[in-house]
Amino acid sequence: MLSRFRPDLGWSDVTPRAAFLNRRQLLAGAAALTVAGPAAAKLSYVKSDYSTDLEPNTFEEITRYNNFYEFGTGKDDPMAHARQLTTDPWSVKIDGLVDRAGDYDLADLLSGVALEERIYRFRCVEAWSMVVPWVGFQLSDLLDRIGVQPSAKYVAFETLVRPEEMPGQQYPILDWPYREGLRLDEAMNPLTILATGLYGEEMPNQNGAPIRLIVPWKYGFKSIKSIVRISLTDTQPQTTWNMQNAREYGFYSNVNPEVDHPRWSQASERRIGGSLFSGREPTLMFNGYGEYVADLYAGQDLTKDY
Ligand SMILES: Nc1nc2c(c(=O)[nH]1)N[C@H]1C(S)=C(S)[C@@H](COP(=O)(O)O)O[C@H]1N2
Ligand SMILES: [Mo]
Repeated sequence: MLSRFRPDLGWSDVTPRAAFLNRRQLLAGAAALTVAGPAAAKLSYVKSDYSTDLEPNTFEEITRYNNFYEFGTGKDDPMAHARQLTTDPWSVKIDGLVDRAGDYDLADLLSGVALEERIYRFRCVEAWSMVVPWVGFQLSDLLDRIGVQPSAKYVAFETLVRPEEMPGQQYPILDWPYREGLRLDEAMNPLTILATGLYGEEMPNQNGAPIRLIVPWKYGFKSIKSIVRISLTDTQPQTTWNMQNAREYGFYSNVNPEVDHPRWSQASERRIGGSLFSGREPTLMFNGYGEYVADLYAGQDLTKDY
């Protein structure tokens, strides 16, 4: 069996034959993929109206300049060390205030899911940015399927803890596991996706394989990588960077050019890959996604709820 635990997933339709295939083969069969090579299976997906028209960063830029502290704090540490991470098999625990809690094999979670390309602006709190063609599906699809209970108000996420394969976790750089969270309405917003790939291929390890969150109107650290647990809660979850330094990193962390980081300005950003002579660009409120998300924060003071 692919999964040791097989909760009654309404949409899950894994055939007996699939049980003999690994996830890559399963994806190749189920989604009519063509296999490009041993490392990267091509994903099949549809385009999305939520994508930006901006020119995406190159695959090299997106996969060689990363933040993934489980592999070290340098921008090139993930590229150097993440290849050793085992991402198949992969299980995601779903628990808390849901109707269908359980430990789900990733192939089961993805079975029947139609993937979309979402070309999004991506803005790190460190004031650099990229444009990335993610492939994924709306978190709301998954939440609908697992049955969110009426008392749930937040969604909490955790990254894998496996110090043998994640050398950064051999040191107390952060309080592992890396944790993130969203308010339920933020999680249900159509812009919020779980991404399983980029540039039409399975997610490179250094970008958070095999499944990560993408919340394009928030600073990049909210977009937690290599997720192994999704919990529905009625209280605001603890989040890694807020635990690390609450004055500098709030729970909301919406991109906001008017609220500076205590140690640097957030008014502008440097686009990775831009020429030496191209200047900084102005940072946009909600990273340019205000038409979709500003309503979520009506009546909130975003200088207090930073
Ligand atoms: N588990 C985990 N997720 C993480 C991080 C991390 O260190 N560990 N870094 C965050 C930060 S600060 C950013 S900017 C983005 C970087 O994503 P990218 O490397 O795909 O550009 O991942 C976020 N998700
Ligand atoms: Mo970041």
